[in-house]
Amino acid sequence: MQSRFFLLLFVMAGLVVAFAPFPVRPIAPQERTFRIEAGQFAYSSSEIKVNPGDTVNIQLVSTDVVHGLYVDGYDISIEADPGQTKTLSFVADKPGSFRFRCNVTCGAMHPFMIGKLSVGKKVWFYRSIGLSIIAIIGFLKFPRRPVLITAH
Ligand SMILES: [Cu+2]
Repeated sequence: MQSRFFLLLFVMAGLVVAFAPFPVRPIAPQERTFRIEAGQFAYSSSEIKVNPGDTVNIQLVSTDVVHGLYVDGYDISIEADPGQTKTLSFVADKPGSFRFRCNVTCGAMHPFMIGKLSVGKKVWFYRSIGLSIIAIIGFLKFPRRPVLITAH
């Protein structure tokens, strides 16, 4: 009886960790501005992290030839002429990881001009830590079960 209660508690805890809405307290959307310099053949910042709902302004500065910036998944892009700055503004309403890439053929290594836009926290990272802790507790708890049964 007692072990059954613990098993139920254990399963419930696992379900809560795996499926509870996260984060519990929503983060207020912010406006974030990033300045990215584009030159052959890289972006000065290749990783942008925002929270879902944030308004994102990407100021693209071209330091040599014409470069572009296209965001996968959001299907939006801008082009900046040499020495100029262009701003791409959008609301990060789709969570996940998206590539951004140069969409103007700017030279031999052009296909390698890529970066990453992350929208949202690494929820599954924290959830998997939680599940591991519960699994360890379960492992420590349940080997005692046969002892409890024989004690009756
Ligand atoms: Cu390019």
